[in-house]
Amino acid sequence: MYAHMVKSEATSEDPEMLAAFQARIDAGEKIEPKDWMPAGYRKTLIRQIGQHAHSEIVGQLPEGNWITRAPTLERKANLLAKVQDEAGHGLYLYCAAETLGVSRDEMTEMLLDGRMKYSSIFNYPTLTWADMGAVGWLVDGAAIMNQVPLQRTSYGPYARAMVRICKEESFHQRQGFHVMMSMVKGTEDQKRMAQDALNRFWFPALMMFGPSDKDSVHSRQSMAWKIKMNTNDELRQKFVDETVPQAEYLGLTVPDKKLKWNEETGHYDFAEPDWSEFFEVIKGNGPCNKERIAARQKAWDDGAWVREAMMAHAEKKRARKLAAE
Ligand code: BYC
Repeated sequence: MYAHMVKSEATSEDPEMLAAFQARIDAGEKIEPKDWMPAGYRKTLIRQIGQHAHSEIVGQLPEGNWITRAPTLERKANLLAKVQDEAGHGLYLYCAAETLGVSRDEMTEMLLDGRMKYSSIFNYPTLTWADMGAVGWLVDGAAIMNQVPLQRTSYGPYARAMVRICKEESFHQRQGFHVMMSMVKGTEDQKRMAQDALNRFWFPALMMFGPSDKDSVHSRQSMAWKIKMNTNDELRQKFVDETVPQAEYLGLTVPDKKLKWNEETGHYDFAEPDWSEFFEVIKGNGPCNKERIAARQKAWDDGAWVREAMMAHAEKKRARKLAAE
């Protein structure tokens, strides 16, 4: 269905329509599902929103692993609520993508056969309870940095989905920071676990913003269309500037020997992540890629009977309605 829409739209892209579309974007208007849009705009949105939705769903896996092992009932309830929120975020985002003419089933199939991606960060394992702190603090912290500007993105359904998502992400970030606070105030072993979690998640969190601007293939066009509001490097810098003082407050050390406050620029200088590792992870060769996709495949297969039953029910309802008319 999606390929068909892209093809049919490509034939109608005359320069005047493209210019009028760009003028609407430049004037800050929201584009709505029934509005005309260039095929490339639709395609980029499906890629980005779909990837974002998949990230929310796959992102439940590393944390779900710790629900049964949370140290107190309160921590368990908080983590359970957070993981449920991520499921909700995935659903809003799949719905936003569906308004562009792609179904959730199609997107899931594209995730499972490798045509669609999900965030690199969820291919790293969560080894200790402190990782629940580091994920909330750093991963949700990075997600907020990227998603707050997306509330102003040009595509209406995406921008509106972001408003609620951002509110919930800020609760997630705070609960993660609270876990870290408790650990650093605990025993020497707990403090060591908190430092170890920061050591392992720091650079993968920086990679969440995407490759450096010089290697970002989509940024220029996506920013012209206001599908992205900032470049990858701009957001990464903002994240470092805001997160380093939080690490200092926790009494933890950011694992970067090059990290230094730069008086002249008013920003921190920091080391680039290992980009060869990033590209390997997004190619499917990270520590947990196979496990994550296998879990999604199993959920998809296990749910087949539910999808079939719902379709059969809808068909019966439709037939009954027809017979009554
Ligand atoms: N991971 O041209 P570029 C969350 C790919 S989840 C994997 O800069 P773009 C949460 C990129 O797709 C947070 N792949 O791309 C959930 C492209 O490859 P393709 C998820 C990445 O799109 C649960 C290639 O690299 N947030 O919040 O302009 C628990 C070149 O990159 C990544 C979103 O998805 C990556 N990190 O910019 C807790 C936000 N980075 O597609 C938390 C919405 C890049 O051409 N997305 N690639 O094969 C975006 O803002 C943008 O898509 C990105 C990348 C900044 C991520």
